[in-house]
Amino acid sequence: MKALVTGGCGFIGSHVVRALVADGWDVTNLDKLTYASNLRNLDEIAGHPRYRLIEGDVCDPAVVERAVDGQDLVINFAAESHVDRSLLDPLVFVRTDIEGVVVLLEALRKRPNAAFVQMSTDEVFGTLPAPLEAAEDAPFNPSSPYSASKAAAELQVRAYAGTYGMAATVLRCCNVYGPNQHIEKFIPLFLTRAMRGESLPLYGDGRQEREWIYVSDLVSAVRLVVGQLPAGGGLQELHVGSGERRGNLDVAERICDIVERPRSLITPVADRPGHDRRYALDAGKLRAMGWRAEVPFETGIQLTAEWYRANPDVWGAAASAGFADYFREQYGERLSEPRPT
Ligand code: NAD
Ligand code: TDX
Repeated sequence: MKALVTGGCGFIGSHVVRALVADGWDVTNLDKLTYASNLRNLDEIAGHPRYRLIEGDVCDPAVVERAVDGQDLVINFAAESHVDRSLLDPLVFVRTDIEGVVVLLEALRKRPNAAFVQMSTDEVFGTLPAPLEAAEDAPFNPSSPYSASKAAAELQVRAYAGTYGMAATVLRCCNVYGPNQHIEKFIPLFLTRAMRGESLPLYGDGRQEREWIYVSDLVSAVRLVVGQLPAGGGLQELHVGSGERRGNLDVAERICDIVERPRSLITPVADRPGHDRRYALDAGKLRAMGWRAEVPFETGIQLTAEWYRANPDVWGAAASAGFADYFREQYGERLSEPRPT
């Protein structure tokens, strides 16, 4: 069986590409190799006979047509994925996260035998007051340019499934963490800075809550879903949630403890504009299909810390691509004027 994985050089995509190759799939990875990509994430399978990389843009119809041709399955991970960057430069999010999906859908419309899986996010629902959990039919209420783009992409998938009867699955996942994640994201940023004894810029009061899933649990969800794709056309929506909900301050403190650095490194700074307070998914539908999250947060965060400690050459390869400039723009003023605790 043949699969096209887009964005396979990024965090989640790289884990899924390796898993599908291990499972016997013939995998083509279409990736634009943006700042967020890291070829080192795929060292393990470089040169594998059932793996090939196409450097290209999901917004380029000619490239996408060729890449989709002959595939049994297309899984779309290609995206601009960082909320903070969407506040600095929203247009690139509209292009890749919405237009890129429509280009993929157009190519797929002509190939009804290929199934489509779109990776989406709990952020499409916006902030949810406790104890609410979002089920698959919860209304969209996105807050950031990133989440608005992901919601718009989902609406396009819905439209194509409804109009053309295309077979499509939308996976909405909570916050993923683990090896290979770019150090712009909260957990790797805090881990790698804490290891060096650097300040940890915690947005606002740090009481925002996220639901955290270790990347291997998301991979097992993808494996299950691609093994049980519904026959025929139409839309399937599934939530990949772990139930492991934690406040950001608690996560930051745990990181300091694990890397044996003082909690005083945690520096409250100006909040992210429009910052959602809380996300929570109801993953009952996927659990009813036989899936379980296996890795508790406490285990996952230790494994993640060990990986970042042992692999500075791997994550450093991605971080070197302009990260210092981004960090200055995003955090320079915040860290020069930290908020009083
Ligand atoms: P990432 O930023 O680590 O990787 C994205 C990859 O896509 C990179 O390799 C990049 O080069 C590639 N890419 C970007 N623009 C492209 C384009 N125009 N054409 C082709 N390739 C392009 O992202 P991630 O964290 O692995 O997220 C993957 C997907 O999962 C995204 O759709 C994201 O919205 C979604 N998601 C992520 C999380 C999370 O916590 N990381 C949670 C829920 C959903
Ligand atoms: O420096 C920081 N300080 C801080 O307090 C950063 C980078 C983040 N935070 C907070 C903001 C969030 O409440 O930590 C939390 C997690 O932040 P991110 O890692 O930026 O993730 P988030 O905004 O929750 O989005 C992530 O999960 C959902 C992914 O980046 C998205 O792609 C995914 O859809």
